[in-house]
Amino acid sequence: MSKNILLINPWIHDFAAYDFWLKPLGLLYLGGLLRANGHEVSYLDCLDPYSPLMLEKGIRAPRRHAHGHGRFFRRVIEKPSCLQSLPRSYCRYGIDPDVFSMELAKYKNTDLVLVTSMMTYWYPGVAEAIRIVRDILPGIPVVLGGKYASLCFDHATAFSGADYVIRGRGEKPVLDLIENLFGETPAFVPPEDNLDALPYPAFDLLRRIDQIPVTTSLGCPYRCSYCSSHLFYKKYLRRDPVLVACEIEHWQKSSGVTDFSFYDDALLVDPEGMIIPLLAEIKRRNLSCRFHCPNGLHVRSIDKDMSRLLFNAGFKTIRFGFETADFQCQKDTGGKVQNDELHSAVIHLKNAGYASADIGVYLLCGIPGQKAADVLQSIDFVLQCGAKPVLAEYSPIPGTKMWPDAVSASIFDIEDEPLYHNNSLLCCRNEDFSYEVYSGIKAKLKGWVY
Ligand code: B12
Repeated sequence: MSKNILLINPWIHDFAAYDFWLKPLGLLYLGGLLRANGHEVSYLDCLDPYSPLMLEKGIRAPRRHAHGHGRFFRRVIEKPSCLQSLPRSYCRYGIDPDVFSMELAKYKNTDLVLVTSMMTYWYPGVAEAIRIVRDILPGIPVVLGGKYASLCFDHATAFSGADYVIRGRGEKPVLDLIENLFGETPAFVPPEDNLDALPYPAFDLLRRIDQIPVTTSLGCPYRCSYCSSHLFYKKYLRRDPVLVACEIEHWQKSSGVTDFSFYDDALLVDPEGMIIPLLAEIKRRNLSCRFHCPNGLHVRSIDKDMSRLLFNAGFKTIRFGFETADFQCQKDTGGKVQNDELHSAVIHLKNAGYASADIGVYLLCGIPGQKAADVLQSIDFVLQCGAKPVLAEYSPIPGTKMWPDAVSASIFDIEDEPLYHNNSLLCCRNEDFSYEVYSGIKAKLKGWVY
């Protein structure tokens, strides 16, 4: 017998949050799979920027950009006591809790609630959503999964309020749980290593499709010391590029969407294995898309042909994971890039038609032991190359190679309190690279004209 399953994307509680092509892709993948198993799936999005109930309350709609990014609704809320030292306001991003409760009351016949989680330090929004679910839908089992659940499993078990906390990929565990709870033998269990067997994510459940995130792979062939990708996905798995093009065509034809964001950790590596055949297939099908890469791309793959390919295919938002111009640090953190590679990549990209402001280069800021001079030199190098430096404040992640260094370097108890993983806190700052120095650098960059 089919079950009624409610998917929930919880709130973000943070100092800052911007919808930079942000959607709960993993949760919606599970939605697609549950439907393929005959279940009725519904979706409630605490972050919904288009909520009519919010507008009915007279709240101004958040400003959105035509390419599928923009602001969320937000309310200033009380800052958790352990974050008091940062003199910035703290907000709940998303719809108001009373609107969430009203929406939730429509799902009294729910059999199971699935809640996702992203950043570890967003857990208060997860716990708040689960508290309200308990109140409005008493007795209904609540399952939590996603990044926070995986990276801080013990914390999530103790503090989220969920009945079940699942770490890692959710496909099989969720089907197993449904079997255990309701005696439902799954009709379709996708093979773990075959991403092509997964049904499409349930994007049609969104109130409005303003962009579609796509992932052509799970995991990463690199093992960078600050990153947790390899902890989630032991193997680097890729889809068939032709089937990725089929998915893009499907969403474009069914919803008219033109903006697509890639969530891959390594979209451009081994170009013959993915990006070249994928873009050829998109061209062959005459699809007209805008592509956005909020998650960093690998600089190493950018040559003359790749630059032209990306430009002509409609890659509008490009960000590179460069992290630092310091050779030793590049080597120590994973060796994915070197300075001359960025230099030549920018030349090729500009020759292909990109402007400096289009070429965003992420620089890791505030890693353990980092000196202000390192960040300043990295910024200078990116500017000399003719690209745009984008500061990415380091968020320490349990289980990564850099984690023990972060634990010893941090002035905060990052082991016991995930709120201290917040990138805005710059938790591994030091005397040389203080919060004030960092704020000065950030302000200077903000006023830079490219
Ligand atoms: C795409 C991405 C982004 C996008 C936004 C995506 C989004 N939806 O929020 C952008 C580029 C904006 C982004 C930004 C940042 N990100 Co990011 N991002 C990712 C990335 C690459 C992919 C996430 C994803 O959607 N994967 C694909 C889906 C299919 O997988 P999934 O979500 O894991 O879902 C599966 C399971 O988790 C599970 N599951 C999910 N939900 C549920 C629910 C239930 C009930 C169950 C049972 C299972 C389950 O099943 C799913 C299917 O198998 C991850 C790394 C990674 N490889 O996962 C980092 C990651 C989440 N980001 C990270 C970081 C550090 C950041 C930044 C702080 C970087 C910076 N310094 O600026 C910023 C912060 C943004 C902000 N403050 O707003 C860290 C997490 C840090 C933390 N402490 O939690 C990660 C893990 C990367 C890393 N460095 O290791 N990010």
